[in-house]
Order: sequence, then structure tokens, then C-alpha cells
Amino acid sequence: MHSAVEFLREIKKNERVCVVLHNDGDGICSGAIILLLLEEKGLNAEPMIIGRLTNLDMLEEYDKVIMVDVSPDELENNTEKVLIIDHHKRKRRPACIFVNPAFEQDKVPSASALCYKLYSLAGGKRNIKWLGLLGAYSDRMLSASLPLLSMNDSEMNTFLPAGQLDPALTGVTLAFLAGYLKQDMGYAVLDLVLESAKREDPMYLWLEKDRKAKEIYQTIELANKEARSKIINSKLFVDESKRFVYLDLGSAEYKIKRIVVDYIRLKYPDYVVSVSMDVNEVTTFSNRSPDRDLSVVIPKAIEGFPASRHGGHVRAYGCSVQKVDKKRFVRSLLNAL
Ligand SMILES: [Mn+2]
Repeated sequence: MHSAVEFLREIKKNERVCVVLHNDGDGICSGAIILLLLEEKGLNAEPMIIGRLTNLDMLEEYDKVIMVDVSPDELENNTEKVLIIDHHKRKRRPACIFVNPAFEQDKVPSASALCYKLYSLAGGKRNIKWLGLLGAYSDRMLSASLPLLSMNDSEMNTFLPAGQLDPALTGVTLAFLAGYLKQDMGYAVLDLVLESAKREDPMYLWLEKDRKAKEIYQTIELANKEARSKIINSKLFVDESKRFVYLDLGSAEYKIKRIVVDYIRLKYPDYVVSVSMDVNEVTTFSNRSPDRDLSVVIPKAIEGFPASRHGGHVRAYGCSVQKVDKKRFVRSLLNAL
């Protein structure tokens, strides 16, 4: 953490800085926290929202790059200009300055909680704990994240009545989903989050009535509609002995895997739940499990599949295979289980 604070302290005013952030709720909160910190220090930075970090060409363009909630599998070049704050499992420790508890422990805090900790250590002035909290809620990592947010009793009671976020704040987290459902929506959500934070008003994001927010909530409505009709019209594959449930969405207008996988978990809380969606010639899977270590199961199941990818957390893990291999991969997953 201390070298990360140093890294931020050494950024100069004339340097071109990029904040690369993951395209989900945790990523947007994390990115917003770092962008706010830089702004408070009189530094300019450009956000870049991405799903996966495969192409590192952007490192050439910038003097400093801060990656939050996302990082490459390995980083060997340009290491002096990169700071990584992440909590995803990676094959190797990057050669740059980084914060990533996934190298030491299985149960990790959200990237937003790590960013908030960094924000406070680096002298950030605004009250934006709620941003750290929303990211943690969005990534389902509250318990490991709370210690980093050092909330006092009144904050705990405000943000976590009966162990749950206030339903209104839950409404706010929906907006993050929009950035995920539709790629180009992420920047609109990030703008609103930054505006809310500058106003020190978590509810601004939820209540804002301008065109951007309308589009965000419209996106969620349409995606939910699509998710509901897909669930109604598709047949669930259930394997009782392996405690495995699978739904093939085929192709869809919005990236609704994440919504659908969470709906199905309501009915099958003790099962491994897997939902797939086709995008052109590739099939991507969202996988969830309450008790199996998916960061072990999925890599094992996917081994040897051509042009496959995988990554994520112990209980929530994504992967993709070529569309022609879809059925074969589901069988392989069953075997691995
Ligand atoms: Mn995350």
C-alpha cells in the first residue's frame, strides 16, 4: 500500500495519466475513487473502461497507467509507469508496484475497498466510503471489505441496516449493471458516479433525471425484460447428483448472463450455476458456486479447449470457448465437478 501511495505522490502535473477500470460495479467505484483522488491533487487523468486487459499497447501512449479491478496476466515491460490495484487471481506477480491480496488469500476484499484504503492513506478528503461499499456490495464481498472501510457505528447503521444495504442504495447498484449490460453505457455511469461523489450525495446517482440516467434505467428495464423471457422460454439442465444447473441463453441483445445467473441461484442456492451466451463464434459462461472453488474447477474443465479464456474469483468465475465446443465444455465441466 505504501509504495502505491508513493507512486501516486510522484505523478507530475504535466504527465499523461490513464486510469484503466473494469466494466462492472466494483470497477466503476474503484476507478471513480482513484480519479477523485487524482483530481483532488490537481492531476488530470483519462478513464478507460474495459472488460479484459489483453492488449497493453496503451502503455506506450501514457506516462502513467493505474489499473483498478483489472490487470494483465503478466506484466514485464513498461513496469515503471504502471500501478495495479486488483483482487483477481493472476498467474504471476506483476513486476510493477501493485496491491493484490489474491496472491496471499482466497477471501479477498473488493477492489473498491482497496482503492478507498489507498484514497484515505494518500490524504483524500471527501466522504466517499459509500463508493467503497457499493463496489464491495456489487462484487458480493462485503465481509472482507468492511475492515478496509473502517466505518463507525453510525455509518454502519446508515449503510447496513439489518446486514443489508438500504433498498435505495441497492437501486443505485443497478446503475452499475447497465455499464456491464451495454459496453458504451459505462462512461455515462462513471460520469454520474463522479458527479454524485463531488456533490457528496449518493442518492444523486439514483434520482438524477437527465438523459444519461434515463438511458441507463431504460437499458436495465429492457435487459431485465429480455432476461425474464429467456428464463421463461429456455429449458434448464439440472444434474441432481453433481448439484449443477445450466442454462444456454443462445444469443441475446444485452449481456444478461449476470442477471440470469443470479436469478437462477435464488432457486438453486446450493448448486453450481452456469449460464452461457453466444457472441458471434464464441460462447461465454458465467459460473457461480456457494462452496466449490471455481478457480480450480473451471481451469481444469477448460484445459485443452482451443481459443478458450477464463478468469475470476473463487465463487464467481467466467470463461469462454468456441461456440462449436459449447456442449463438449459443459460435459467437461460436469466431469470436473
Ligand atoms: Mn472486482
